[in-house]
Parts: sequence; C-alpha cells; structure tokens
Amino acid sequence: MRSHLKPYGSRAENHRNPTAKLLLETIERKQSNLAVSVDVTKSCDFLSIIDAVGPFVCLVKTHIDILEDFTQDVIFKLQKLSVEHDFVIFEDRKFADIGNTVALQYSSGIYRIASWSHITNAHPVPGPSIISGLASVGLPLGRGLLLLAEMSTEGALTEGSYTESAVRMARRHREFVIGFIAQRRMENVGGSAETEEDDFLILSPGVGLGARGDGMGQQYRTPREVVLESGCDVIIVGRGIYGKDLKDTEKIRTQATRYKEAGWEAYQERISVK
Ligand code: 5BU
Repeated sequence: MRSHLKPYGSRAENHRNPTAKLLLETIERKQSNLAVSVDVTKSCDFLSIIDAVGPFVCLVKTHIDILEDFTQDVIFKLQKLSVEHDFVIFEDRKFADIGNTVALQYSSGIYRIASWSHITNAHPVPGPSIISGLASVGLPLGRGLLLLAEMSTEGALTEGSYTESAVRMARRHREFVIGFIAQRRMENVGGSAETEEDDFLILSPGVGLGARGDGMGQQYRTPREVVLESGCDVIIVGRGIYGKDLKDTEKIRTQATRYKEAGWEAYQERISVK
C-alpha cells in the first residue's frame, strides 16, 4: 500500500531516524497534522502565539533570525513549551552553502540551531555535500533534515530535473534526510518505483483557508488540496492562523482549531480511500 494511505502511527516503524519517528508519533498522539509557522519579530509575541497554538499542533516552525530581541532565554522557553505542549521544533533555516560552512552555521553562531531544533532544512543546490556537512552535526544528536524539493511561490525554479535530483540525493542519505518541503508526494519522482522504504515525510507550506495568495508571491492551497489531493503529510500555516492581531490569543486558538480540524478531516478521508 502506498505509504501515505497508511495511518501516521503505523508509518513510524518505517523510519530509523528518531526525529521522523517522533514527528509521526506526535501527529498520531495529538491527532494533528498542523504545523504553525511563527514568523513574528518580538519574543513575547513569538512565545505567546506558541503557547496559544501549542495544544493543537504537531510541530512549531521557526525563523529564529527574524526575532529582533533574541536571547538564549527564548530557546529555553521554546524548549519548555515543546515539552509542555508536546510538539516538535523545526527551524526553517534553508541552508544553502558548502558542507563546512553549513556545519558551522548549524552548530555555532548565536543561534546554535542543532542544539534545540529537532528538524531543519536545506536547499539541495550545492549537491550532496550539504547533507553530509549538516549530518556531521545533526546525526549524533538524532536530528532530521528536510530537503527543499519544491517551493510554494509563484515562478519557483524548484521543478523538473532539479526536484528529481533532490529526491535522488535524499534517497542516498535516508539516515538523516527524513523528507521534503514540497507541494506533493515524491515517491514517483526521480525514477524509482515506490517502496516501503521510500516513505518520505512531506511538509507543505503555502496553506490557507482564505486568500489564494499574499501579493508577494506566496500561493495558498486549502488543507484538503494539500493533504487529500496532493498526499502531503503536514500542513504548515503561518499568517492564516495569527493574522495581524498577534495579541488576540482567543482568535489564534480558534483559527488553530479550524486548521487542525481541516487537516485531520482531509487525512481521515485520505486513509479511508482504499
Ligand atoms: P504563511 O504566513 O502561511 O504564508 O507562511 C509560510 C511560511 O512557510 C513562511 O515561514 C515561509 O518562510 C515558509 N515557506 C513557504 O511559505 N514556502 C516555501 O516554499 C518554503 C517555506 Br520552503
């Protein structure tokens, strides 16, 4: 059976990487395939949004370098919320350099991403050395990597042979690459027949229940289109959940519930199609 037609929980055993297992088990436990992307500039908003959406999400996605008042205390509090609300952390760093540089960017600097983020991601553009560079830091810590196989923006260059090469690169590094940022499943991309082992996780940004775009190139699809029609595993929603009023935690909770339900309904419909 194609992997995405199976329940999340049963797919955990296909994965050797502990972070892939953790994410699948968290999705199953919380009955949520919703990830919230918290793209705000103030630490107090960042933490209060995460606290508000925490009960409804399997994962929180960060852009830690957006915070203008970053201190190590933010990481301490983020990790505490991750334990309290039971969610996985994904720093959307989009590494894109040579192996040696990305290893330093991942382990060091102000943010020391590898020390707190379960998952991070990388552009495949430099070739396989970006994976080995990041793996030299992340694998000993049990971390997982997503490759950017496709982007959600209008006119993205991530298509055709580029996407196929990304998938082939990932297949050769299954111990560390747990899946893709993409808009659809990748099993049949890159010339390999689908196998049980090829159960990559697909995390999809560009999800919204309202507008179809943001006027800056972003393109939105509904949870149903993403999960049911395209077979993606996790919906990543940012502004659709917290909008402009970052202090209105009641509204944020309501929106998180709405997206959580839409994502889960689409998944249940998907696994019931045999
Ligand atoms: P939005 O507010 O739901 O549009 O936020 C989407 C988030 O996902 C934002 O943090 C982007 O950086 C991120 N993203 C994306 O939108 N599209 C992509 O292809 C990739 C990441 Br990769």
